[in-house]
Amino acid sequence: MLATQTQSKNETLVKLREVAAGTAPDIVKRIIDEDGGVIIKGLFSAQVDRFNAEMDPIVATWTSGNTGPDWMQEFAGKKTKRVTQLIRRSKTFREEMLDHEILLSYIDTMMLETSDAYWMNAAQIIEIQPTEKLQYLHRDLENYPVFRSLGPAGPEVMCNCLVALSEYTEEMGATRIIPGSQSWPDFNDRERIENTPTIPVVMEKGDAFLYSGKVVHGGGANVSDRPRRALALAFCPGWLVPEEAYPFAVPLEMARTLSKRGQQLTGFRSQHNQKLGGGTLWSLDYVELAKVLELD
Ligand SMILES: O=C(O)CCC(=O)C(=O)O
Ligand SMILES: [Fe+2]
Repeated sequence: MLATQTQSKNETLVKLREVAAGTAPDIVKRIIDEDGGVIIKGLFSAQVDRFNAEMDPIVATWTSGNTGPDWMQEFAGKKTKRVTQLIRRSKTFREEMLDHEILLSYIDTMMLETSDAYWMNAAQIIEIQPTEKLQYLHRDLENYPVFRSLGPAGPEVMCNCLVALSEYTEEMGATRIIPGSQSWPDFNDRERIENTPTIPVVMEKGDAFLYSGKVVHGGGANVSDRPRRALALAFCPGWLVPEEAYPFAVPLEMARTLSKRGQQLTGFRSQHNQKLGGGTLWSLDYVELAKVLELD
């Protein structure tokens, strides 16, 4: 089954393009526009081992699956561990991964087209255990279903970065993607998804897969005897509600220690929305939140 998924009937892309960390943002953006995603080699090599060491004890005792409704359990994976609240749980994440200069230079190209600033939508470890099946293929923008009907012409409302925290082979459940599906005319065309082969995003530890919320993908089946661990960092424009309610998870005293951009990403600063003529969001008495919280 895995072998046929790697072969593209349409002679489209069979392997994702890879670029070095530090490649110019406009080049990275162009590849994402053309293919749906791109691998950034070694983007988080410097942090992965220390981050893993901090998270290992938590992941080890974490239970697979979740207690949500059936569809959510199915989507998130009954044999997949998802650990959130990483800002609170990891110093390395808080100090070196949240406000990552190179990553954010790439995210800027996707999020700042329609928004003055953006949220970190969610940050989580996704550890796919052996025997887990292929995840339901989806586009991440489906988190905001109204944008599905706009198809490829709609704004980028969610982009994602998956960092390989372990080996990331096809057998271990490397993410599967349909390159080019970000440009399909009809995002409601389920039949086309079911009838198009996927390819695996094979990476080395520390590499990152950066992709559009419009591209079809899903976690791979783990047919190996080892877990596949990823860090998923998703982003959304400031005018959308993110998945993680950071201000309820990160104590204010900890938020004070974050960089200015880290505070912006996690809702400790207002979301100004003037670029396209909107107003200020996420404020109190029309006063910038950072001022109310005395962050500066
Ligand atoms: O774990 C993966 O490889 C992808 C997960 C994913 O796409 C998601 O949960 O939205
Ligand atoms: Fe996804």
